[in-house]
Amino acid sequence: ELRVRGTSIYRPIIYGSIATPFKPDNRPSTLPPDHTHKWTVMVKGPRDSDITHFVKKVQFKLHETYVNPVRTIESPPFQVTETGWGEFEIHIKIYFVNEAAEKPCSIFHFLTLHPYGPDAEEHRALYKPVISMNYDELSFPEPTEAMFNILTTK
Ligand code: SLL
Repeated sequence: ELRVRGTSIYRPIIYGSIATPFKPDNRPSTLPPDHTHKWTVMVKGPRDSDITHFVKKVQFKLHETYVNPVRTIESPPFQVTETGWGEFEIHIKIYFVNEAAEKPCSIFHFLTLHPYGPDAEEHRALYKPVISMNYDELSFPEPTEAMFNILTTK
């Protein structure tokens, strides 16, 4: 396919997790007793902007202690919500629209459940969510003409 030489296009992306501990009085009784947190891992555009013109799907590979650890999300919101007891690394793969003719982009995100640092005790006592969000830039060096058009007209 035709590529636009000497040009790179960058698009911002937000990814990460938010984890909330169950308070003793609002634990769903149907959960396994060792599940201490509810969490969401996500990929999105800045200020929740639409990314579907260039992102086709997002795959989240969870720890193998989860049932069906590979979760593929084909439409927004590109996120997975689960409950559990432990922290682990989530392998996120962002797949681009066919016009891009690009391999998926791989990101490793560590799911954090527990607060740390000087305010950790207070944070924990208040059952506050632990947020671990990152900003990154996807780069499309020498994009296909089709992808160039998609990225520059949206
Ligand atoms: C640890 N290395 O040992 C980590 C692994 C895995 C967490 C943490 C599973 C929940 C379920 C779950 O929370 N796994 O489906 O039962 O800390």
